[in-house]
Amino acid sequence: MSMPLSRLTEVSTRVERGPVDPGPAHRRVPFTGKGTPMSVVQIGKWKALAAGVSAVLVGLTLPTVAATPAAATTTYDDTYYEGAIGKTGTALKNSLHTIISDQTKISYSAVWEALKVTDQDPNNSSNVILLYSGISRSKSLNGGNTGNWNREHTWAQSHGDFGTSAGPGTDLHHLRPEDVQVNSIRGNKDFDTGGSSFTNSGGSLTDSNSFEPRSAVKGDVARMILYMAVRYEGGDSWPDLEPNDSVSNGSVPYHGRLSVLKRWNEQDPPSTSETRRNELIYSNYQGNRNPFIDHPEWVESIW
Ligand SMILES: [Ca+2]
Ligand SMILES: [Ca+2]
Repeated sequence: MSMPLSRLTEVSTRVERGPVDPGPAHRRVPFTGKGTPMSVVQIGKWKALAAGVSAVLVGLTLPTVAATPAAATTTYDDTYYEGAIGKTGTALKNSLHTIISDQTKISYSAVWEALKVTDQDPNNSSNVILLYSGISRSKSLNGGNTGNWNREHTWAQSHGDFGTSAGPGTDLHHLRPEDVQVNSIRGNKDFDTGGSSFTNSGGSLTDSNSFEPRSAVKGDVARMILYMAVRYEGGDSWPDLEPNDSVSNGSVPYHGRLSVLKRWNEQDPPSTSETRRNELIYSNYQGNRNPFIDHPEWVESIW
């Protein structure tokens, strides 16, 4: 699924200007943004639908009975998520695992160019936004030196030791651009609240055994970790990744802390940029989605 960078950039720019693609839900071809332009009436309908979904999602952030099926609906419920709709708990997790495991895997070297598209600064198409720092930095400054950005594995690579061959180590749903030093400071720490600021922290904090992302991406981090837990169940030669409540997981295939990640999922619901990112990974690179960005209430249903 390789495309010339120029075309990807063009695609990305178009996605950013327009509403979320309203086209066929089960798309397996690159989203070009082409086709019949939406009429004013159609755009109005789309906005009304989006507002309705947001309102439902906001309602669902209140503490409720954990096993209540989702009331929220998305464009993909009748197609991509058809097999999962109406399920809860383990049955939901199993169904989502089957659905999202149907994907294209990309190489670690291809991740560089992909991140320049998925994490492009909405206000400057020459830059990417760094996950924890919130800094806008030139796309061309990717690399391993001071002042560069590199490929952060939000699910720390050592938690399961999955390396960087095509698989969990190259899965765009949890790979993000980050400042080289900040990436090193985060290291393989579990996520939890507390700690102190550091250079280029952007509001993120760290202490001896954990890392707290800045508020704007707390939910993003939670949904990335929980995507990994559902996607990787141990049946495909990769470790079975699972969340737990520890902050000393080291190299075991677990990631903490689940109780904190659940709270962050509620505090920081999916934003436009997070939704756009999910759409680009689905349409242009991997052909699979992060279900928790589409249905954040599924976190409570499963955990
Ligand atoms: Ca966010
Ligand atoms: Ca798992």
